[in-house]
Amino acid sequence: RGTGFVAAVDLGATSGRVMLGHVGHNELSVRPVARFPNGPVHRADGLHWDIEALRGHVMAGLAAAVREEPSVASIGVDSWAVDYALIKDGRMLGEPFHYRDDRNLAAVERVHSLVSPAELYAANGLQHLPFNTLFQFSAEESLDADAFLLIPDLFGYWLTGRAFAERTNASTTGLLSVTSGLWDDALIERLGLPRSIFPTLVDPGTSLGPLLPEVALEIGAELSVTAVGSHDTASAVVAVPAATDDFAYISCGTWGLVGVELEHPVLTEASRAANFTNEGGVDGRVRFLHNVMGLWLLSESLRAWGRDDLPELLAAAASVSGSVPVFDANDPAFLAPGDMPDRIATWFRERGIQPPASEVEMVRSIVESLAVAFADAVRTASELSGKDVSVIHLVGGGSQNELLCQLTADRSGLPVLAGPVEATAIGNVLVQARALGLASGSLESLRSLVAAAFSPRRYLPR
Ligand code: LFR
Repeated sequence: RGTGFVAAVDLGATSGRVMLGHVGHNELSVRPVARFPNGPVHRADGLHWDIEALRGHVMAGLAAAVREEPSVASIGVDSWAVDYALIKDGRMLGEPFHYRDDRNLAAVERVHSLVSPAELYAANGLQHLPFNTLFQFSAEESLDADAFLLIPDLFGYWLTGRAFAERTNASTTGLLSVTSGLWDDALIERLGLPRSIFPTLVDPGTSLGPLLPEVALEIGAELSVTAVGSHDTASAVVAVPAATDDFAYISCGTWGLVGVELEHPVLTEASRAANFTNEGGVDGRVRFLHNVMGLWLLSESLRAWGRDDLPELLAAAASVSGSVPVFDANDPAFLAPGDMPDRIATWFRERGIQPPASEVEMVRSIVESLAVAFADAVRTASELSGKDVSVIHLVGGGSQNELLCQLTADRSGLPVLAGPVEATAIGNVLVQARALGLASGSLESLRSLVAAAFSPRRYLPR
């Protein structure tokens, strides 16, 4: 086996990046080539993604990657889940909607009048999130299209001209059978959806083919594209530097995805009631987890205050000595953009609780509330799945937040191992590298590569 370079495109809901990964015998490193902001854009008909801007950033980033490392062999793309574009005659029908748009609220009722929540859970194993793709489909005026493509698959299509549905991300649509891993034809029919728009499924590690000639010209090299765990959370969990099996993970970026990895889904009534999801992972693993509102609460608060000094605010929040009130970080009231500190204050007032008095105390309250929700979700994941948990791996952007890591250790009573920050891009790199023969073995051996290259920072409960 040799060594080689791959390019990882990782699109998060608040920022995107193109990274170069170098993988070889017992070697793993990544370095950023391009970073760019992302976020909801308000249009006349609701919240969307500025997909053309993202496309421009991705193409420029890939061209820069090729200039830096002309031998780069493959590209993999991951992003947030559930959102999609409709394609007809090779063209995109409008800009993709943002999952935080409120068009989904009425759609949820329509879907539930056709298929009950319990039947949905038995079929797809997903926690109820109002933005799961099946609800968004029900909110569409028309599904008259040749295909729907989830965001990473849309980039795959732009890069190669081929339309596929990568399986880990397809599992977040609500229309993939949790037991067979195939599109759920019976459910699709009951919901009256056109079966013809569902692309052929592929697994992570599958080659999607070479770049289209015009794209190769634009990027400056003839590369191939490889399917990765294209749901960002699937890629992040690949790169958890676990040394043992008894770990929980928190993939903390815009969201905090908190759970355990399993071989089989848990479809009990108790896990449905606790709103735990069974998402498809790389190598057929199951991500049994709960979505907790994550750094979104902080980034939206800073935006409302017109501040961009998160490190300073966190340092001040860490030295708040009195107690601050804690809110339910799972409350759907915090889903939409705008006025976050006001909405949190309202949450407290509605319950007769005095809201935090200053911006610093508000930050402390948010971080405490996230830590409480993280600790609860770890405990519940372990109880519902029967899996022992003796350590929590916190990966992603949130792993840089020392206060959050320490409070999560304190509230859970478990050690928290923090990092890597770029877990998602690293998982993306590793799945490509394995497909190219630059790395080999199970997820456990990929994870030991991560542990050796990015040793995590340890926080013990106080
Ligand atoms: C995280 C994530 C979550 C998904 C949410 C919406 O970035 O992909 O896993 O529930 O975004 O797509």
